[in-house]
Amino acid sequence: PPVIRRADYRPPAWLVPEVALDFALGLDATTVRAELTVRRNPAIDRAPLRLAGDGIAARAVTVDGLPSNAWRMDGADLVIDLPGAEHRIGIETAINPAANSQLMGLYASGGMLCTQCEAEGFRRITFHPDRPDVLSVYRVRLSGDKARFPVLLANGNCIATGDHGDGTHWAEWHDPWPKPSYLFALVAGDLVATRDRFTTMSGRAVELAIWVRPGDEGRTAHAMRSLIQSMRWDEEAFGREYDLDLFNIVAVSDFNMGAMENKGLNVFNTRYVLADPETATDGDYDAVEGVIGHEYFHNWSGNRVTCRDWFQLSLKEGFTVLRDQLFSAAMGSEPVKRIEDVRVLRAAQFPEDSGPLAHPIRPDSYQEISNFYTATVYNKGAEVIRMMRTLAGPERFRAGCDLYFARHDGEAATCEDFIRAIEEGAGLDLTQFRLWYSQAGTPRVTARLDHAGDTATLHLAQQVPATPDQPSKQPMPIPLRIALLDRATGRHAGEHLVVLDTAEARFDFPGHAQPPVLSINRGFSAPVALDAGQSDADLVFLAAHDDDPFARYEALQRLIVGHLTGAIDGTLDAAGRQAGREAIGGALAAVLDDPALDDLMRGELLILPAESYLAEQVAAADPVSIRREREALKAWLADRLADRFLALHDRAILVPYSLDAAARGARKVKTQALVYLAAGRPEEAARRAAAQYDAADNMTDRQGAMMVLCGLDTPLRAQKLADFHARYAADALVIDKWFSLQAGSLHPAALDHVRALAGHPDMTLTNPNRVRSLYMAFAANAGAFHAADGSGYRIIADLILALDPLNAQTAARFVPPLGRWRRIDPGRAALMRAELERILAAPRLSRDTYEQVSRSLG
Ligand code: BAL
Ligand code: ZN
Repeated sequence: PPVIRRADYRPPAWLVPEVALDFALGLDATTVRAELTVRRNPAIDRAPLRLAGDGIAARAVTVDGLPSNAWRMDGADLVIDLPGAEHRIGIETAINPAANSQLMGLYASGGMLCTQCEAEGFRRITFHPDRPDVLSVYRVRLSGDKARFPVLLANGNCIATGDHGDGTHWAEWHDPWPKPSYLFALVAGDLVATRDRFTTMSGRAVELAIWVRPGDEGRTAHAMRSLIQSMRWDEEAFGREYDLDLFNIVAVSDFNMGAMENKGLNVFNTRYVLADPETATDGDYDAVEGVIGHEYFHNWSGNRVTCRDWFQLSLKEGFTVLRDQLFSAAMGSEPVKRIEDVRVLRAAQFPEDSGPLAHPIRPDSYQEISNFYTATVYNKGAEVIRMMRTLAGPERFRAGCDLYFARHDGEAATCEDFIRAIEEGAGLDLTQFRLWYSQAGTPRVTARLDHAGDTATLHLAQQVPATPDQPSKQPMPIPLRIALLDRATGRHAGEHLVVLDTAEARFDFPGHAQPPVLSINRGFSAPVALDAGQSDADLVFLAAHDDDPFARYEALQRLIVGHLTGAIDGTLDAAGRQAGREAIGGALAAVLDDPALDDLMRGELLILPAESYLAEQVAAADPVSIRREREALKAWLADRLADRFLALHDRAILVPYSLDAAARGARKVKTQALVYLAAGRPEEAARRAAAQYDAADNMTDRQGAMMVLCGLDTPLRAQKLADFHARYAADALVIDKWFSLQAGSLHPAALDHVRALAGHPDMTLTNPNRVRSLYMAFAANAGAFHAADGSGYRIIADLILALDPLNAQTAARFVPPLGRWRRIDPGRAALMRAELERILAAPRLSRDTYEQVSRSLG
């Protein structure tokens, strides 16, 4: 497949100011009549009109209303030589949505029709430049069977409806805001709406509707509440007002992504809309709130200002992730949200940055852009913009954002445009900071504090590791929030922001008669891997006293990571092991006992570093020893702190269900207590988990209990799994959980369970949620996936090969777990490579999978 390069960008030769689409809708036959008003871009030399297509054929073409033969196909593109500067091009295409298993373009899902066009799905509907810098005003006419498609939706405002009198009806939609084709959407089906209203800051009334399948309307209240909160928050925090009379959200069961920000018609995976206490966990509630916010915020960061080309994806995604993170922090607990964001970054993005698929947040080349909807573009992209905010301060950052929106409204912009607006609006010099956009890899920072006289001196050094295609790197500006804590009082005289922008630097802090304790990268102010060389005693001190909640969490994590990596790589002797366990046990006891901590934060602090994060800390990871050491520590802690965990569970089960922070916190620590007890007191844990399962009046408790039981060898496991399945058989999202819980479990036979589940009647390759529920959970379950005989790798490779022809985008998402072979012990690495090679040898591999596999082997 050809390689597309950022450096090759050229402006479009033809603009398309208007698009009129007429759809005659049918599940297995839809006819599309498109009329494009095309205008030659005066800045470009004479060039024919080139319209992209993908798997479609033109039935007829007209130019200025007259049938034309002056067109030809060049590969999948339709090319027309046009004499003048402006023409009207008519094209008729026919598509079969029911046969569209790729879920890109127009497809059928459970009897309804819907679209997904980002990034390049529009060309599967009709011929079009289909690039984000071509913006058009759309007028869309939908007609179809009244019984099958009672609801007909598209972008913008509905301007007319009618009945043909023959069992079919129609609706016409007009979107006044010019948009790129990737934001086009239509939905047709039997749907019911939950409705509300929002009045914007300038007094405009907006009708809100969330469309779901009949029967699901009782589960939309949280999504609607989240939407209204998003609209209000974006006005208050960013001065952004909604700009249409209508905002529609539709929930769809078969969806490749989480959701899609189509103008005025967001299409969502049901998973991020439907929530009620019986079927959705607290985590699901948070995810709904976050994704509803994310898609809504795109209306400005993505839609009003869009991307010039797909290399600029982080312009909208990184910025919008930051906006949704700030929103969720404002709606709930800011410190807990920050810890969760960092945990996601470390679990998903750090491994990407240290592996064969590493790429800068603004990539330089791609074969298939779908492969670049990554944790790097999204989550590291958000961290990079967050650093700008840290450097500028929130007010000046806001001024930079205001300038960005004002300057580029209605445009297709670049990351460079964003940086320049922040520079000018916030008064920053980001010259060197631009390296964060061009260099891949997680910087490694070492910090040492020494002390002489009354001065503490911080020595910092940075190193940005080599990544594919980028063997040598330059130092980047790394903003580190630090504080120096007095050892006697645990207090500090104020926080400092130091910026490390050279390979090495030193910073003096006078006024410290005694050596202070260093608190560094507070709030995770920079997305770096830090080695601060601190003693266990200092980390215990920080875990107990640091007034920055993230730093407190981080001290505990570092204490545990240091201990476990020593145990995993065999550098810890018996005495060191015992001393480390005692230190961790003491710190966790303090967390369990601290009356000043709320349970949400307590629950966060109790979560041990993930296996994937531990694997990043050791050179050639043996996943089995990582699992063994982590579980051994858990068991030791469960034993040492058993009374505390039992008391915590006893206390938490008395708190009645509600969505307030105290009750949510109680549910979090309740299951955390069971997780520890399962490692050290499995029988007690099984008994309590079964009781928690039976008593549960909400999915958080039920799922938590089920998770613990899934990892244990107890007859209660099968009993409760059967109950869970029978209870929720009709609810696809809950059955997804049923698959995930088993595939992700600590049970020694988890791999056998996955093999059996692959043949379960509820398993299907046509629903991405279901595929991910089993196989993503499995690929993330190091103990099972990394079975020494390579059978786990074979399961994932077989899946990729079976899924690739059906849904290439989803198939390619399963390549990265196999691509981590360089960081695994040599025996397993060879088995992983062999599976990648087997995939690569398969005939007719999609561009998506080919690119990911070949990069992973390279
Ligand atoms: N734009 C694709 C889905 C999302 O990031 O919102
Ligand atoms: Zn997004």
